[in-house]
Amino acid sequence: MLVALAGGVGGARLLSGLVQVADPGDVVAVVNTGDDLTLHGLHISPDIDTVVYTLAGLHNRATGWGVATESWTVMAELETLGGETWFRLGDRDLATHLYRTQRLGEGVPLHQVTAEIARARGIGVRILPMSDDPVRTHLVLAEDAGDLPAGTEVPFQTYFVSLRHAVPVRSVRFDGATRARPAPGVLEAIGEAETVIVCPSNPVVSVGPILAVPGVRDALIARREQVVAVSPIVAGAALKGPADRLLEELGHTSSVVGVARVYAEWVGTLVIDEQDADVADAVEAEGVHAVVAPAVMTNPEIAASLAAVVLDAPR
Ligand code: FO1
Repeated sequence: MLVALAGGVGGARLLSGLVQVADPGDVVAVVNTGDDLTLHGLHISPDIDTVVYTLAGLHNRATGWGVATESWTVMAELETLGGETWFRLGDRDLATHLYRTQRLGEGVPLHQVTAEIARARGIGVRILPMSDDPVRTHLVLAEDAGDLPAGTEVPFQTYFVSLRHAVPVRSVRFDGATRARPAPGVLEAIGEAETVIVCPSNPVVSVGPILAVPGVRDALIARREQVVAVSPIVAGAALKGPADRLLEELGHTSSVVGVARVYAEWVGTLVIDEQDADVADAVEAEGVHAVVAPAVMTNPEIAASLAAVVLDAPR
């Protein structure tokens, strides 16, 4: 059995490579829910939906999130009414949020609703939220942003979408994490997996929330030799999103060595792109085994070969 810790787009890409080289029924994806929000009375789980849509072949390749061949009739009508349209919800995507909200309202836990949605979409991979309990990523701004003064704490989607993550951050916290329990099956999967894969998701706001769920970090430390991470930083920069800036703003270094330092306690091997081959020794000096391979997944073939490298990574 293989376990993959995943956030949004980077996680979905590697998972779509993994299911080309491994039996999907052998894969468990543990997905970040720190990005979740309630809007229009609907419970939205962006990273779970990105993983589901990508594995179902439905995702919008341009943005990485939401559904391809989407229509925006509801958003247009909502605009007319003066409703909130800053967080773009397509007509097909809305069906997911309507279904999830209805089932949660009937008392069905998030992991079961997620399994229902994955089954309905014909997905073989077992998709688990990191927790059924609410964990919400909040960020404290380091500078004024519009009418928000420095020091304001904002929910993740306000930072990421409203502010287009174009503002430095002073600190990040995962509200609810201390009271959250791992979703059923998460700790067992980590304990049994031949390999635990850390997808190239944002170490701070995608992988961080998963590690913040009590029990997860210790479970990973116990399996450190089997944990293989793919660096989300290549040649000092993030491939998508604010991972590089967040690392620097929070006192880390935006490089493969910086990622190795952040992960060293619970990750035994870090796969780095060929552009970083010259610092493989510096990664090893952090006590993390370095494996050099093409790690920029610009097409499904590279995603599949990267997944194969992760599965063969020597321990
Ligand atoms: N990201 C944006 O930048 N703008 C949006 O309007 C937006 C809407 C949206 C709707 C559903 C969904 O599942 C994801 C959405 N995202 C949007 C991405 C979202 O912010 C994710 O949290 C990021 O992809 C980070 O994982």
